[in-house]
Amino acid sequence: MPNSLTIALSKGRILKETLPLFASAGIEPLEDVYTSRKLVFETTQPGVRFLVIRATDVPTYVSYGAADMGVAGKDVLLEHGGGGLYEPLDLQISKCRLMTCAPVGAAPAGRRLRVASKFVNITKAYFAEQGQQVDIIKLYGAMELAPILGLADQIVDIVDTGNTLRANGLEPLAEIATISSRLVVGQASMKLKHGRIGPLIEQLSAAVNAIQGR
Ligand code: PRT
Ligand code: MG
Repeated sequence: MPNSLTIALSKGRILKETLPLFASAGIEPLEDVYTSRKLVFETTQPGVRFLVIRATDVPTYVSYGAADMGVAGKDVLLEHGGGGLYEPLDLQISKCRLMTCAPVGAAPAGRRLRVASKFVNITKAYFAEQGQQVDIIKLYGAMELAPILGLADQIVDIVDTGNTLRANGLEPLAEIATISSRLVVGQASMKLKHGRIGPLIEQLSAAVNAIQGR
């Protein structure tokens, strides 16, 4: 179906800010995505469906063409690498910063630095760019714990207010990237369904601008 569209949405904190943007474009899920156990949701537009999946899986579904388009944080997209994806629109939601962080007032390690993160590709690229050799330790969450227990000297993590860092005796050191959520479109879908996707990008863009102008 040339008019059908599968849209992969990141569940969690991004979802709450994503749904109003699609609602402005006339696309709303037919069921409550927060309480349903479903993963696929039909919407108010026939043939258009939402997948509600883990943020880190969004670029995978879209780049392989299993979904036509999606919404994911720039952090997730940088870590994925972005192959097979276009990124036509900054949705200006779920803003934060990706930073290196260390215990407040920590002395230099005096040996090769150990850095813990769930963003291993970003961390590798960042320290390589700085010309600094580091050992990277992959974690899946609660990065703030690593320096406290001496597992790592630094972490690379998302910072918004800084409250989580402060609560754990850490401070931000350097900003790696400013983050917001982006609309991504699969390269194949962009070609094959441009007539359907192009106007939707325009509608979402107008919704983003309307919110920014408020
Ligand atoms: O739970 P799961 O592993 O599936 O994914 P997740 O926990 O990464 O998902 P979720 O729902 O937390 O959403 C993550 C996405 O939201 C990220 O990929 C970012 O693009 C975006 N985002 C925006 C944030 C934050 N702000 C944020 N503050 N993601 C995480 N945080 C966390 C951060 O990890 C840290 O623990 O909040 C804490 C820092 O916040 P402050 O305000 O204390 O500095
Ligand atoms: Mg979480």
